[in-house]
Amino acid sequence: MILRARTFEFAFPRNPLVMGIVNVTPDSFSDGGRFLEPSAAVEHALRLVDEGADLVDIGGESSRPGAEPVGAAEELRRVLPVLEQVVARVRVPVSIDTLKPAVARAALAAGASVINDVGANREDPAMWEIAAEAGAGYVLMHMRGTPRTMQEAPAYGDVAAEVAAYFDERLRRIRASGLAPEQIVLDVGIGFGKTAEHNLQLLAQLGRFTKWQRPLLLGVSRKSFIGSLTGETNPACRLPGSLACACWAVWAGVQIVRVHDVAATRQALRLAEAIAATADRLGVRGGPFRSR
Ligand code: 8Y4
Repeated sequence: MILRARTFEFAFPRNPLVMGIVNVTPDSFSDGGRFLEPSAAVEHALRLVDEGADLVDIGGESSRPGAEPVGAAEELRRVLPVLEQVVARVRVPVSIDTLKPAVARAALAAGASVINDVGANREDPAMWEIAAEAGAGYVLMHMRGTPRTMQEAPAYGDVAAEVAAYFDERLRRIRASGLAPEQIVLDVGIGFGKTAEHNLQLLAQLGRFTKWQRPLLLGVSRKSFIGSLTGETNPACRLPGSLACACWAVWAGVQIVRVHDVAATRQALRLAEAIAATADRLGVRGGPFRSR
């Protein structure tokens, strides 16, 4: 299994990739918008790469539940200066977290290699054509509703079945757009139109999303369902829960984890990998853990 993102190529199976999060939003609740000043955001991105991030994801529109959308011009004003400098100063792929084709296009022109499309192309069919034309990596994430409405009493029969059906439908349409399978990454979208129970059901059944033979990305870092389960109301204090989810996810077949805390995640995953590799060598891997 190969992932292509412009000049970058990742061959799987391999050790899991860590995607570091760089928020350039004034209302970002986990880091309080500390990185709105371009130089601070750039420094933060460089630090994440220094800590071992394999990719960095830059976003200028909050995906926070209930967040109001921003216009493309404002989003570009926030992310482009940061993205340009980060691209010039790191050797890892830079991802643009956006719902908007216009933002994705400008970000690719500025050197981004991956489109992290949390809307999965709901707004405009141009997104797939833009990704296809650039040969960019493309993250197809499941979201119910929009960031503004997604947490209004989400209900599913079988959440994993519905996310899988969504991937089937989107992948069928993507195939017609010129986007190559090797550019695509799948993501169940933890927290996007899901209750804590839905998130747990998705995490418990990650093996149901490996059948497309595409890398899986998972974003759990500091998310509110960790707060729901633990009572921890401060997102910055949710690192232990985030690490538990990252290790579980990698054991269950996830290849890319999107995180705020890169150094800590790398350390946790190093141990998870070493234990899994040893279990494989001893032939004792069973239960929910898929052998990679
Ligand atoms: C604390 C910190 C509480 C962060 C909530 C949050 C994903 C994503 C986001 C994801 C992909 C977030 C942009 C939400 N989550 N992209 N983006 N997958 N592909 N919330 O799970 O981090 S933003």
